[in-house]
Amino acid sequence: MKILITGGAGFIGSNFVHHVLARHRDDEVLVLDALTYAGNLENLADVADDPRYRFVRGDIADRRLVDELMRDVAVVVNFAAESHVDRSIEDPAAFLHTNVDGALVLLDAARRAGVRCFLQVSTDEVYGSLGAEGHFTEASPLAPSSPYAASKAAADLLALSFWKTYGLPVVVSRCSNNFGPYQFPEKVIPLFITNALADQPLPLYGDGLNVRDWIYVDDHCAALDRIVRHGRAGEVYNVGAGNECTNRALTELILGELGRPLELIRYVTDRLGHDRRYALDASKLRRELQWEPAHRFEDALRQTVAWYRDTPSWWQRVKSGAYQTYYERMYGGRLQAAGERRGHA
Ligand code: NAD
Ligand code: TDX
Repeated sequence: MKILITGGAGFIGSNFVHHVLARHRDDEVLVLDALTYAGNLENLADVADDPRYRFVRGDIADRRLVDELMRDVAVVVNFAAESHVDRSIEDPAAFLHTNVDGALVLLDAARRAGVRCFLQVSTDEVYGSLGAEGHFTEASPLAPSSPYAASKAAADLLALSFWKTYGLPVVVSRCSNNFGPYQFPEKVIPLFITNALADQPLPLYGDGLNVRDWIYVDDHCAALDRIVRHGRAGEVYNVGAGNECTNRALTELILGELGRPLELIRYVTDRLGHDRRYALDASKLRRELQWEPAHRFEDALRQTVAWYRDTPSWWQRVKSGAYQTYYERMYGGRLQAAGERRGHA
């Protein structure tokens, strides 16, 4: 079958393209990606010559292009998004364009083309923040904190409305924090690994005790693959592997793995509206689709640290240029303030 994978040049999308091509001989993959700062064709270089793969550069909000590409497509997997919370706090507008308007254009075109499955790839951030106890289930209320999370929640609701109103077979997946190869080094794990490798400070927000529930990207891709083939239309599936960790403990694991000193940590001004804790109940996915994560958190983190250590050309190119300007704007003042506080301690 032919699968349209939007955002396929990004972190999870490119891992998913590899996953599908490696496991399903008869599938064809059509990638639509705008190649924003986060999209990188290097992530797909090793499948470029596969006759089952085709890449088109374009915006998911481009109605004419999307209509044209939707012909013969059986399944749409929508990864395309502005995905970084800190950027959404600075400039929410781009998030509405891609995450909401773009999703609507895709849904509309998919409805007219009569696709078999439309998978909207979403996030646990739509549920907001937890206190010390409990887990989000698919029935938890939506209470997004950041403009990013609000835009993803809007897209989830739009997608589900297309099932209820038009009978478009939509499924929504909500996953916890991913990590693994090809993740843009603005996200905490690759940022901290690459900073530590360069003996640069690691800016830990607030008290460092916010909790995230981590999943290795391959396990997420395997879950999405099952959802596309066996998920029930109109349903939401949480995807999580049950690996809760404070940011401080995570940072210590990374520094330990690289043999770098804890003194590289800088406690900097907190993120605005910073969600305290995420934890997902993924028992519906386990029960209905017999999915289980295949990777242990500590092993997968070790592999990921090794990938960044052994692939410096990838992240050094990614971290140069426009990203430098972003980094200076986001962290320059905060790191200076943290340094001054340390000086006075
Ligand atoms: P990413 O930022 O690495 O990749 C996003 C991709 O989308 C990029 O290749 C970019 O070029 C492309 N894109 C952006 N705007 C576009 C547009 N208008 N038209 C076409 N392409 C466009 O993101 P990621 O971390 O791989 O996340 C992928 C999806 O998974 C997102 O929808 C995100 O919300 C969701 N998600 C991510 C995580 C995580 O931990 N990273 C967890 C749960 C859900
Ligand atoms: O410099 C940093 N310092 C820091 O302490 C950064 C970038 C992050 N953090 C903290 C904030 C979070 O508590 O680390 C935690 C993880 O931060 P991010 O990597 O930015 O991820 P998060 O905000 O949790 O969102 C991620 O998971 C859900 C993805 O970016 C989203 O796309 C996904 O939906």
